[in-house]
Amino acid sequence: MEFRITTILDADQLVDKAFLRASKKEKSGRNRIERTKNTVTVKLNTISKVLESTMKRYEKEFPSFESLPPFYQEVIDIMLDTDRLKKSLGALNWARRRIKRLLMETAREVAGSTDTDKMERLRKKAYARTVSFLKQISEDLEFLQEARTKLNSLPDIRTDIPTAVVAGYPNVGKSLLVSKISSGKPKVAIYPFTTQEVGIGHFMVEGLKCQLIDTPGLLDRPADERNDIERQAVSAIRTLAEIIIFVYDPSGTCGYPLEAQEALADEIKDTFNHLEIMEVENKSDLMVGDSDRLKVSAITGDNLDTLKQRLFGKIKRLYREKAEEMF
Ligand SMILES: Nc1nc2c(ncn2[C@@H]2O[C@H](COP(=O)(O)OP(=O)(O)OP(=O)(O)O)[C@@H](O)[C@H]2O)c(=O)[nH]1
Ligand SMILES: [Mg+2]
Repeated sequence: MEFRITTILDADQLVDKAFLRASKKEKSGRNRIERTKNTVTVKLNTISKVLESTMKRYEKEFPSFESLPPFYQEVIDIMLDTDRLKKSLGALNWARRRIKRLLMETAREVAGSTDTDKMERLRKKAYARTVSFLKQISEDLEFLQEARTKLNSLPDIRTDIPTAVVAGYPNVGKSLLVSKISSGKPKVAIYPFTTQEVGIGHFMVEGLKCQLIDTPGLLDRPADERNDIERQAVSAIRTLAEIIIFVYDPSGTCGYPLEAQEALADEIKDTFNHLEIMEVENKSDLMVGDSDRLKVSAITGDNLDTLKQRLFGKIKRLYREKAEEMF
């Protein structure tokens, strides 16, 4: 899913937007009293309409946190203070209602008056109070704008299709494998929690779309080297993946001895103990280890068909299990 929240104006910009629109409104009338009344009324209504529609749109565009897939809930929790987000949305709602009521009441008072000076005074007072309401939520508006930028930058990851996540030490060939298994060119996106680009690939199994995710900087080293944010990111991945593909490089050209890689694999199996783990040895063109793990070469393409078949087989079985659960 993708967030496309429009820019959140700050308090000054909202004031400018609404008041500029209102300043251009003039109304005629049979006499000065009527002219003033009509003009003040149309200005108040214009401000009310502009602010009401703009602020309501902000409230609508932010997703309700509880309705998001668990993966996005966890990821958003890493990036921003979700309590603050709720509070700011609440403040926005409060200011919108207060302004609406204020302008409506003022318009009613103007309608009942025959004194043009009083109408102008009422208009000015309503303007000042509108500005004051908006100023009161200026920090909330700024927070929402920051939150909006962060949410919009989230990678577009599907949470509704079977997903395999690739793990293994750096340089073992994870990215190359992802691009070899994917049907198109994997998309790259920036995760909020790593500085590196995530590869997101797709492939089809009997007409069903599946997702393959490469997570550099996350599942490629021992857990005790992960910081809090990375630990939370791993927990988010737990809600996303059905299968983990663990990639070994027995040739050691990645720079890590096989024993270290096996220790990492054990950790990953522990962390994702509810998931299917597929173990693959890559770089079979350089060296074939004596384990009974599947040996492939991302470079020459050797055995990649077998890897795909096994992966597809697991996914099909998962689908069947899910379908049976529903009956
Ligand atoms: N000989 C050989 N080299 C390979 C094979 N697969 C990948 N490589 C090479 O290994 C290096 C690392 O490959 P990547 O796909 O970037 O590895 P990675 O695991 O994604 O690395 P990080 O993103 O740094 O974690 C590249 O130079 C690849 O060309 C293979 O099957 N055989
Ligand atoms: Mg990579």
